[in-house]
Amino acid sequence: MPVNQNFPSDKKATKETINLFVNLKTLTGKGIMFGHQDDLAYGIDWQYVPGKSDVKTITGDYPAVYGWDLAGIELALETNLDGVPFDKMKSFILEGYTKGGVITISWHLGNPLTGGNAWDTTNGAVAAVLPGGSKHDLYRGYLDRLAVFMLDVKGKNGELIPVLFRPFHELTGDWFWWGKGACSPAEFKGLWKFTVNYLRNTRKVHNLLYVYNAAFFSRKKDFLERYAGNAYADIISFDAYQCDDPRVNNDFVADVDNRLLILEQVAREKNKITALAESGYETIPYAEWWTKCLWKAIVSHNISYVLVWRNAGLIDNNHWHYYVPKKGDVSEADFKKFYKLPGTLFQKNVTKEKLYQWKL
Ligand code: BMA
Repeated sequence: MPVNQNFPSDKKATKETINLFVNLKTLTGKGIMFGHQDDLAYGIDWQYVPGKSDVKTITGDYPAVYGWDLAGIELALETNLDGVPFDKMKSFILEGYTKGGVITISWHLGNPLTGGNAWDTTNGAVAAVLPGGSKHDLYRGYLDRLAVFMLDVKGKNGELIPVLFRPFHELTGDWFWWGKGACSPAEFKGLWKFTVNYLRNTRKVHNLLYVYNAAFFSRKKDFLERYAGNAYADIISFDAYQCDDPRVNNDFVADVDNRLLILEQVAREKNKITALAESGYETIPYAEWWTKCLWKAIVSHNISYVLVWRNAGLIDNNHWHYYVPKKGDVSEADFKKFYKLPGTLFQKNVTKEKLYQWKL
C-alpha cells in the first residue's frame, strides 16, 4: 500500500490531529502563522487576567499559535519552571483551541541522571534513560506523567486537543542534557524513538504531531544527523534569535534565510511541515525589526509558523525579558504593520480556516 503522504507519522492519530496536519500543509504557502509563548497566562506587567494577551493589546487580535512548556511535569510539580500552574495551562490550551488556534508544547525537562535542570549537561544522561540504562524506569515515569497531561487536554465535546509536541528542542546545540555535546547521534535517535513509541504504543497518546527542532546548522547533513526517521516526525524546524544589533550587521536575516532554504529542501524530500519554532529579539530595541528583519528573513519561504518567546517582563537581576512589544515601545508601530501584512496569520485568520475540520 502506498504511504499516504497526507497522513501524520502516527498511523493512529485522532481525527482532529489528522485534519490539523492536512490543513497546516494546505495553509503553508498561503500565509505564516504568528505564535507567542505563554501568551494567555501572563505578560510584561500582568498575570492571569482572563482574556488578556500582550499580542492582543497591540494588535487587537490573539496569536494563531500558542506555545506552552511542560518542564516540571516529570517531577509531578504543580507549576512549570516559569511558574505557570499546569491546571491553568490546560484551561488556556482549551481557550486557544476553542478560538481555532494551534497549540505547541516544548519540554525543558530536568536531567534524569543528576536531578538538575534541563541545562545540566552532565554527560551520560541520554545513555542512562535508554532501555537497559540506570535511569530508564525513572524516565518511563516522566513519560507517564507527560502522557496523563496530553490525554487530559480536551475540547468541549471531549475530543483530544491536537498538540505540536516539540521535545528535546534545539538538539544541535550544546546547552541541554540531550544536546550535541552530551550524546551521540545514535543515542539521541534512540531517545527520540523510545519516547515516541512509548507515548504512542504504551500510553496510547494519539493527539500529537512531533516537531523535530534544531538550533544552529549549516548543512543538510548536520540538520539530519540526529533525525530518527519519517515515522517519528511531522514538522521540522529550528530556533533562531536576533542577537546582534541589526543596524550593525545583517547576519540574522542572512542566516535564517539560509537555514530555511535547507529546511524547505528537507521538507520537500520528506513531505513534512516546516516552522521557525522559536524566534525573537529580546525587548525589540530596533524600530523596524518586525518588517525589516523577521519578515524579510521568512517572507520568501514556505513555513507554517513563527513563534516568539515569552513576555516575562523583569526577571533575574533586573533584566527585561520579553519578545512582543508593549505600548510605547519603539517597535510597537512596526508590530502593527507586521500584523496587517497579508502574509501574516493571527487568530482571526486561523479561526476562519477551521483547522480541525476535514475540508477536502
Ligand atoms: C528561556 C527563558 C527562561 C525560561 C526558559 C524556559 O528562554 O525564557 O527564563 O525559564 O526559556 O521557558
